Amino acid sequence: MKYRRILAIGDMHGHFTRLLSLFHKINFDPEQDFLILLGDYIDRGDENMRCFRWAMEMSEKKNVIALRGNHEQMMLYYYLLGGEEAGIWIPNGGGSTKRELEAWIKREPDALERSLKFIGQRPFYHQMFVDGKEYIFVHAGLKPGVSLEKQTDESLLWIREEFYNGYNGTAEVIVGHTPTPYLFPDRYTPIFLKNHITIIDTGSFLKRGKISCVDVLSGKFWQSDPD
Ligand SMILES: [Mn+2]
Repeated sequence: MKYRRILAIGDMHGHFTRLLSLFHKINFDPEQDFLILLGDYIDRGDENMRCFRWAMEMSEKKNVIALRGNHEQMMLYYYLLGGEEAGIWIPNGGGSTKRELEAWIKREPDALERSLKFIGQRPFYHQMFVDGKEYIFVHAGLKPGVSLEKQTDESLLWIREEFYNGYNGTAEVIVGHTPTPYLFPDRYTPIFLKNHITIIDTGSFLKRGKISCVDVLSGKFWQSDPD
């Protein structure tokens, strides 16, 4: 299958209006395009479950892959594990997501079960080969020197500088996870590093932040409108 575009959308973090403004611009066509959502649908916004449920719906469509982000993982642990592992979700922005989820559960009692099942089914990465070139889509990144199959969930969902500074593989790796203005002041556009890393979390939850989508075949990108 030859795709017209291979699109990746970065962290949205509950900013549904921004997400829709971006999604309208890209004109995604499941018959011609392939789309990967890089995770972190929830937390830090005010329409967290709308983004989450949008990702749920999208994941059912042809040629769409919705990956797992560290925020979905924190939510899953909160409900499944309890104890210390569970404790990090609320301080990381889970409070508003939890309130929205509880409101949904009141209307539809199986909402929690459906949500956790959805998260549990999210892949940690997606690998594609196009014209002999390898692309790896993952929320955070890869631990340098470790094969794709041997990466831990911890690395795939949480790694930052060690990956940006140490990766020297031949695959193009497309990630979200670290907002671009945290790496370069006032930068709200995707970063294309020399060592085959594309970072497309452009700080959706920040005042001047955006949600971004990159076509990895052409390097073209689209961004959400300001509020
Ligand atoms: Mn994130």
